[in-house]
Amino acid sequence: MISEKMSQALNEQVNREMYSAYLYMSMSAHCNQVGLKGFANWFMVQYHEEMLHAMKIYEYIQRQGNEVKLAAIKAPPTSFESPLDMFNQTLEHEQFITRSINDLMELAIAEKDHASQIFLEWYVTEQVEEEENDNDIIAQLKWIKDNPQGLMMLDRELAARMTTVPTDFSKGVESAATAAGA
Ligand code: OFO
Repeated sequence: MISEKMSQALNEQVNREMYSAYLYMSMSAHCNQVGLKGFANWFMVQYHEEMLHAMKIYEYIQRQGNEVKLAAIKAPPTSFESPLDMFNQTLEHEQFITRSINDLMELAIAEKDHASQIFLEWYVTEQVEEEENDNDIIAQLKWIKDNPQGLMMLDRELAARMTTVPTDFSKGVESAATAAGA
């Protein structure tokens, strides 16, 4: 079992992860609209990853015998100035998510909740990768500046990003994600 306070904090994290998915879905739609299909693909892969982040927490709350309480997801922005603007916003958002994961870990430590600490470790590691990915792309976009050829090259590179979306949840979210290599 986990405390009611931890359960509530994890439920709030489900909402943040769902918002992350919604934000990247919105960015993907925008990229498609302006013809940046590779960028659109990158953000769509990110959307699927965020959905899994949310679902893993959803499953953990239930496995601990606590209640999942879903809340409204706020609307994401729908217009963006440029690819650099989108990735700056992405990095800023991921830094916010990192802080929220750290807060959850602090709570788990304060409550001597070892199970939640072990569960959250995956998210701590994941956030390092998320911020690194965003920083790498931001660095490239800064080199590219207003060079359309450079942007098209990066668009082709981002078109290659792939993920496997789990479809068999008969043994739970964690098993489905592991089987899909996600
Ligand atoms: Fe982007 O890592 Fe979850 O939110």
